[in-house]
Amino acid sequence: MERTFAIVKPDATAAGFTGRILARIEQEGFKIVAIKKIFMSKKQAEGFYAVHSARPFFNDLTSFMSSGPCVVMVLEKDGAIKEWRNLMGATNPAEAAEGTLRKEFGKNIDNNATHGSDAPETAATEIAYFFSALELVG
Ligand code: FUP
Repeated sequence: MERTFAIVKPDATAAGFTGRILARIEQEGFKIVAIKKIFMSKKQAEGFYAVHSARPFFNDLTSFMSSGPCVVMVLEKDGAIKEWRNLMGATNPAEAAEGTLRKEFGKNIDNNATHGSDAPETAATEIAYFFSALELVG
């Protein structure tokens, strides 16, 4: 069974969307293997998004991700990585399909409600950034 890493971002926790997003996750057949609420420092957000460090939006992105609490999760399902990205929808909520989380809960490309790993290697790295093996309770 595949695992992916997911975040309910600060815009969505601040707007009170956490419960509705978690409900969709379970309705769509994902198992929540691990979950916690965290408040990243700027440095921690920069570490998480290090792959984007050369991008023009890096400073805004890491400021946003350290602007309030997030809910971080490990999700399990057959094809979890692709399935979770499908449920999130396009990066820009304006381009996200009906029924996706970013369409329903995202405001714009900076404040797009959720994050998901894009490949098995990034899922492994991202899970390990936030969770120890003992926290993956299945
Ligand atoms: P995604 O994998 O869909 O989260 O998208 P990316 O990895 O391409 O981008 C990571 C995050 O950077 C997005 F969630 C939002 C932010 N971003 C911007 O703020 N501006 C952009 O032009 C692209 C991405």
